[in-house]
Amino acid sequence: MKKEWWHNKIAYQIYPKSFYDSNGDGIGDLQGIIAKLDYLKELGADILWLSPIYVSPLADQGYDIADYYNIDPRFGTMEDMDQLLAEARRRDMYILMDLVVNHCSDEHEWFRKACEDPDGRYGKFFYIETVKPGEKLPCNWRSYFGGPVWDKLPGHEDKYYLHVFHKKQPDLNWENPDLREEVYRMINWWLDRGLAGFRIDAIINIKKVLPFRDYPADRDDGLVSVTRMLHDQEGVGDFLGEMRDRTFKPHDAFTVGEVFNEKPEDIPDFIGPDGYFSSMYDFAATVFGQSQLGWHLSEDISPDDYRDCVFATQERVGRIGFISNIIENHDEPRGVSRYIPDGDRFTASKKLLAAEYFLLRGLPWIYQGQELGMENIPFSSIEEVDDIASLDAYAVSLEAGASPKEALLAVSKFSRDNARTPFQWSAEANAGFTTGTPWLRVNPNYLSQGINLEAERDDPDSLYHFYRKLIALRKDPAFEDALVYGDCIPYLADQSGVMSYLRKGDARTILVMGNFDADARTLPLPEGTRIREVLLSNFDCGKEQLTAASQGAAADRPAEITLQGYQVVVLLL
Ligand code: TEU
Ligand code: CA
Repeated sequence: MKKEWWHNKIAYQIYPKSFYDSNGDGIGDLQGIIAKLDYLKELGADILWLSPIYVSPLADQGYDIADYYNIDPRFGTMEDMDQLLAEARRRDMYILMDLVVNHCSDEHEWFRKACEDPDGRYGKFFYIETVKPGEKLPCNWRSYFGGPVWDKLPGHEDKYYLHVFHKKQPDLNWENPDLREEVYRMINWWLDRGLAGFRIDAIINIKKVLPFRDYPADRDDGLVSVTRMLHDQEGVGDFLGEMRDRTFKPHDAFTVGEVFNEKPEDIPDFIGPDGYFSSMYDFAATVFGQSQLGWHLSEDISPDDYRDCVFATQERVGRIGFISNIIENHDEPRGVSRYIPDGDRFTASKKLLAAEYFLLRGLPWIYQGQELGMENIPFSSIEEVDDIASLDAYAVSLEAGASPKEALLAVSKFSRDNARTPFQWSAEANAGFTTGTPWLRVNPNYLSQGINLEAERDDPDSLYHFYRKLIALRKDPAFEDALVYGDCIPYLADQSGVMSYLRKGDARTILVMGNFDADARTLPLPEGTRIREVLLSNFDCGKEQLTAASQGAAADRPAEITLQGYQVVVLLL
């Protein structure tokens, strides 16, 4: 496989609104990010993805862009952005912006002009259909945020526009070459400014099944999830390939696609050599157990399910390319809250989860605050919820017969707000995030459980320092052939409660072995191997533990190792 500059790097997602507020208005901003670059450097992050900071009414927290060429004043100015790019470059760090081009904001000039003249140039930038009173909508798809994908075009009684997300996010018509040119121009403009690349939002949705048609309803509302249409979608690759050739490729940009629903046979096209993207996220565990009928019916994910999802992806991708590994992002609950069973969430189990996902084959991503072990925030009322997706999910659960209590519980579990609470910098007021009033509640555990950077920096056994060790390990040139380029080979994958795999390089083999049970257990090492070195563990590996392991090899029988409850070991074999 051709080596790329980013293969041995560590990527980090910043959610600017909640990262660090430099001017006391309660909203994180670009100067806040600049002020914390040294922190990110100290952690070991190299590639920084910023969720959207473009001009936006923030109906969907910036994923509704009103001007692609400017920074929203709440986040700062273009000078701040240029300063950020320069300061990052000085530290050998790379900045990615969020590329949101499936849709724009209904406050974008294009959409305003489309409303003025639906048959003119800008009308053709969108999907606008005539629906006479009494006629049915062009199709019965349900938007991701609830309700039909069609809404009345402002100022026109008989015209409707398509939005697969919120009604303030009209979909851009990628079938129109004129629109595509505008998008490429904008991408190149940003890349010319010195961006390293993009995280590419919701991109699989840019190709619609046309002409619009109904599918059998999947709920009582008579509508069907947009994802149903995506099953039948064909030809998205033509758009993606064109975009790559016209923008990313000439700039040698790094890109990571937010791709759900890819077909296994398409993986080489997406992230193989000369793929549409450099990488894309593994969402197999993210979507596990999701019910189409409401969040209250979604299943929990057990450690075994988690392992099986992740290993299936590793097998599907193999050496085709580099998948991006995450345990959370700004759309998901906190990883430690989702993947660690209730009652067992503490520093040791958080370290176990961290090591397990981080050392998989692919590019490891950290979402802000994950390195501190930030957790979901408890909601005591729906009034406390800001996120539009959660508000819709709450209504859907009620509609489907859940009690308000059950519906709120489901929201607490899955709300996107869980990941969006302010970063916990210190034990000061508002966790040191702002001197003003934070736009979203701060999780009280910055005090009650001491989950904040200041405290964790002072504690050598903290999760924060464990992440730093993981990062150092992954970047150690001595282990590059195994931890960056080696194969990922599941080991003991049929043993419940065990998540274990080999990273096998040309020269070295590393075994990652974790025990997701509270009780200790003894496991065999792969036949014919012995432990040469314990590279990392979340427990002191006592002499006893290691002698037992090596004794086996000496005595000519498989060596064994005893793992404590929630212990993980990273072993050089
Ligand atoms: O998300 C796309 C997406 O399909 C989901 O993750 C969606 O947010 C989720 O199913 C709702 O519960 C991207 C962004 O990451 C997200 O923040 C935006 O809201 C969305 O696109 C629209 O731009
Ligand atoms: Ca601010």
